[in-house]
Amino acid sequence: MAIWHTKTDQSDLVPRFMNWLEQRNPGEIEFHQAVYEVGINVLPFLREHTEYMEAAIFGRLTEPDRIVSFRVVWEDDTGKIQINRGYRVQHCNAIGPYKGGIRFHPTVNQSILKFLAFEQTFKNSLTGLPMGGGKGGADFDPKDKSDAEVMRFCQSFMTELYRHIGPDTDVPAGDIGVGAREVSYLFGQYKRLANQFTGVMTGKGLSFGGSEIRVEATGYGAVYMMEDMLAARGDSIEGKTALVSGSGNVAQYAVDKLIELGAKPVTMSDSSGFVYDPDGIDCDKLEWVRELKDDRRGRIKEYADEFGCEYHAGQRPWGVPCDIVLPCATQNELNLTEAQTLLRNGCIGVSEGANMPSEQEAIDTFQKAKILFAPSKAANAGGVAVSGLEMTQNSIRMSWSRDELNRQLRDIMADIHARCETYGRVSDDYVDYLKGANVAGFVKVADAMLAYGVM
Ligand code: NDP
Ligand code: 2IT
Repeated sequence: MAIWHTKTDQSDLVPRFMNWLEQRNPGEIEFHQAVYEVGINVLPFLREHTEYMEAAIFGRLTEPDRIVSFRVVWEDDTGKIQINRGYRVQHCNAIGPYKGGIRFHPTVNQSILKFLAFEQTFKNSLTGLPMGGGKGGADFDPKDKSDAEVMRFCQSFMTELYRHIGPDTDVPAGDIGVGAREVSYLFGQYKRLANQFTGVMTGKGLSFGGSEIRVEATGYGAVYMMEDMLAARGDSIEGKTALVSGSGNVAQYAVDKLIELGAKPVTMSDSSGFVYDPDGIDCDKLEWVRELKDDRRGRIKEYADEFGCEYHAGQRPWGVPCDIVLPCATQNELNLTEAQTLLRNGCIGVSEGANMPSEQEAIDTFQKAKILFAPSKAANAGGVAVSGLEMTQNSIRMSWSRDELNRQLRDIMADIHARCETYGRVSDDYVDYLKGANVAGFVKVADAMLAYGVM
């Protein structure tokens, strides 16, 4: 008998649920981790809300609506045939069309995309906008490819994907390895195959239906979240030393907003190592990083050579003394030992720009120490929120101004902070933002699913 039918003794609900999930999804460790991170809050909440329990809502949410997996064949510059695997996980469309990014990275597999799509459903719900959750990608590495190879890959990928998406069905966007260049190639091929110019992707260029503030939104949003958490404790970002990991889209705009608000970001990284600049990364240095990464596609080590600071090959930045931390690279990039080091070195807050960057033991450590901790589904929701605003602008065939969109992004992040407080306040002086985000994100989706009946 499925565990949510057991009305007696619910004390070991979480381990029993996880056991059921792990047996159904063998080997999908990132997916197990993401479900556990939500389940530890939502399963106890269900004990007081038996209508969700009896309708098996959380169990249903661990089974994606559908997963499409497909072959992507393309020809490299030497004329060799290359084969990759593409996916789209359409997780849940209870509150709106599937919405979520596309990741191109050699590590992409079904487990990673299921974790990302699952998270996206709760994140999108938290934004307050009508978007369901999805995620896609391929085990393709754009890093060592020419522009022409990336174009051919994107065109081949979209030649299959286009039949599964649409402006009211599923609206993809960027993620790791999918930036302005890839979104343009993908959208161009969709437009050509469908013979329709619609808002089927977000993160588009400004000249073809893109939105102001979308490139900045995820990084800005993660810093706004930190700003609101600090303000709730009567503190501010000004003067804080900040560690940032990554040097891609999210990291760059997190650093940008930190500088604007008077903090001192001292680290950035890529998959080869990190740079430590004790003088702080300023606007000019950040512009240099943008050009390095987006135009020249170089390595972060070159920053240390250019500006004469430390480079630590093969390491992550979490050993540097700091006040606040924004992990903005990838999943599981911050472990228990690193969390303990951060606390010893004086860290008072973490805002997750990346998706699931902290391992579960690291989260437990931050929460036990009662420092500020904003989980990714709240902290990085600004990106998809502005994607939602891009969809609205496309639908009404209008473009809003940069100021207007930045104001809307700021309001949405403040609303997310408030929703986390509503469901996550544990005592007068402590908010469990993870619980708040999980329960607030769940309730809206669960109510819609209840209303639809059994499906
Ligand atoms: P980018 O591809 O622009 O940048 C990714 C950065 O992370 C690069 O510096 C990259 O280094 C580094 N990185 C990637 N994989 C690894 C790895 N396995 N180990 C160490 N470093 C790694 O991606 P984004 O900035 O868009 O995404 C970063 C994170 O933010 C991801 O977790 C993504 O899911 C999340 N996110 C992104 C949103 C968006 O709007 N773009 C929205 C919400 C969340 P290298 O170049 O060496 O690979
Ligand atoms: O993880 C994410 O929220 C994203 N990669 C952005 C998704 C989107 O649809 O803008």
